[in-house]
Amino acid sequence: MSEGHRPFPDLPRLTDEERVQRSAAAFERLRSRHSCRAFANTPVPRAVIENAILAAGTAPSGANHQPWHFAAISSAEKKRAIREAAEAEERKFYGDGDSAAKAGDEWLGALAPIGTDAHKPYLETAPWLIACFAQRKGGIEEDGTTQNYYVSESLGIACGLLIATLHEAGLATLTHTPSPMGFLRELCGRPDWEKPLMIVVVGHPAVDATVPEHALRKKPLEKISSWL
Ligand code: IYR
Repeated sequence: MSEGHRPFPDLPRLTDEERVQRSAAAFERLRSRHSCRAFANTPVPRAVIENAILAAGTAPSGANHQPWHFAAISSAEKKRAIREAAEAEERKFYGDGDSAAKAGDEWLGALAPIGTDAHKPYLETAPWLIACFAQRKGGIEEDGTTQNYYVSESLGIACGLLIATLHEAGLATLTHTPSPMGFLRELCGRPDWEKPLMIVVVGHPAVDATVPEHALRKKPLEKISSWL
């Protein structure tokens, strides 16, 4: 064994049949995940959010620098400030009475079946917002200068694990990406070498929450894969 290495940890000893069953069961659980845009104000224990962030932190990352920071926000004042700043950006994106939309007609057309607009009340209603920051620099010691690698890829995988863990915990999420999102850095007190990538909104769905039909159309295996 090369120096500084350890044996690969044991994986569960399964039969191929069990592997097929378990992968099918994992898919079944994940396919019921949908973005939620109406949340109840029911509280969610902090321990659930901690576990989801720990799970996110297991993601593979460039040179294992773990170039991410998750700001978990539950304070009513912070959530209100984030909602106000996000809605101000969204009004520019969607356009309001005074100014034309920053988003072009094609983009607005693509969003029409989802039915989104500049109102983001869930940013205050949901018990938790997790602001996800990509660390452009810092290395494993977070020194602010060491180069990081594959930062967006690493954070993207980490956010996938975060969302999957929250879904496993029986909670609804929304990946929210107001653009630009620079206001988040200031509101969360993060350094300027960090770039906010998304807000993951977490909570229980409101009783009248809906899923747009459009979101139920998933591409079939034949379309999303090729076998060579
Ligand atoms: N950030 C905006 C717009 C938006 C963009 C895409 I692409 C979406 O899939 C959904 C929304 C908003 O949150 O409304």
